[in-house]
Amino acid sequence: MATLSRNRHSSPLSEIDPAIFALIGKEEERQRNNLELIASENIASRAVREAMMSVLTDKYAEGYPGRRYYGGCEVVDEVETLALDRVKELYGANFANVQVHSGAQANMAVYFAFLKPGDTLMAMNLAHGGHLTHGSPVNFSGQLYNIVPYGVRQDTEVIDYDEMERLAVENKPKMIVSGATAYSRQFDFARIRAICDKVGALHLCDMSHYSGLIAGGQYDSPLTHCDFVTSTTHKSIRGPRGGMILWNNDEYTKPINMSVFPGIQGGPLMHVIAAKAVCFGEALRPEFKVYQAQIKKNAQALSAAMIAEGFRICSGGTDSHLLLVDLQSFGVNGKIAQITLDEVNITTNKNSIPFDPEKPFITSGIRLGTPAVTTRGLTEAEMPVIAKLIGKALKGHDDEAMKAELKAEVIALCAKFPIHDWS
Ligand code: DSN
Repeated sequence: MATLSRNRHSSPLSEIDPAIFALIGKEEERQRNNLELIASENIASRAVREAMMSVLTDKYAEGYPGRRYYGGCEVVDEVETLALDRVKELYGANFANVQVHSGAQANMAVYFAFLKPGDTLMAMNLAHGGHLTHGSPVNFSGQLYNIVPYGVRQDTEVIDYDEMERLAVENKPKMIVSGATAYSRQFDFARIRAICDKVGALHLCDMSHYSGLIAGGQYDSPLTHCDFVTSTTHKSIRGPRGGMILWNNDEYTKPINMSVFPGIQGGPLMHVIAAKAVCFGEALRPEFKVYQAQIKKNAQALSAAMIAEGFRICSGGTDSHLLLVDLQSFGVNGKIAQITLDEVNITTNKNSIPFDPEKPFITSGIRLGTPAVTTRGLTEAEMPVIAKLIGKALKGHDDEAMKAELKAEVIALCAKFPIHDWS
């Protein structure tokens, strides 16, 4: 019996759990045959995935390198130290925490370390491109803190820094958060730092969306203008699903690390931390800069091509990896657009546009991003092709025959840029 059980322990997934094995295969096929335009998604490398599926998943390592609560941590100490050294070099930060399981928990750790319930927090309005953890009423951040949202000007759809300053002077926030999930333009981190200094606020940048571009020198870095920088590790930076926190002032080290563990988390995910180390190592290589430059070129080419197809792009363009498309003149809402594009194997997400007349579950826009298609090798040459496919699909959203033709075209395009060809 014991032998049988040991054998089963070493058996492949396909034998032990054919149902999950088949579903993973199905998802691989979906990814292979779909154009992934969700701005927050990417395709992790084989090396990142190998680290994530390693034996490191078995190890408990509560604490930090050199100060653990469990024995046998000498190897994982080296893994975490490598991840820390690499991420600090990548962003020019003095200190880092790579244990946070997600971007949401990175933000939670910083808030819990430096804010008390009821304190005033200023952050970008979710309806203008912010994030749930930037004060949404359905998130802990909106429930624990007094939220003062800032947003974009209606005429330019660019952040209104004068209004942000006026609101900060009036409300005296303890912290101002920069960063967003659906804002395509460069944040003026220096201006926000100046506003923070004027009112005595801390500056947190949640760079989750832009972290790859920043590492690749394609988007201005917030590091020297912030007290703390948080990020996910799986968006434009192309690592495993996870989070991180960076800072430069050693006075913040103890509060942040204590806030992560034992404050809000238990044992770190050492296999994910190893994969973060791999991702940071990849991002330190010269070719990563080329990749990030291509992401931005592709986003700008896609924006221009969408305008040529008759779409309006919020703020008129992009300084990053994403663009927000206003569908109002196209006669479809965001929900219908997302469903229609799914039907032709183009993956996007419906997204509110600033001052959107539609509810968040319907919306008047879609958000498009280029990190994943750039990983597949698509360049500016393919962006007009994608814009045309989107335009045709949305114009003919109830024409089943045409959608079938478009789907075949998308699958043919995907076949020219294969992924997971190593799996
Ligand atoms: N869900 C992410 C995004 O799509 O931007 C933010 O966490």
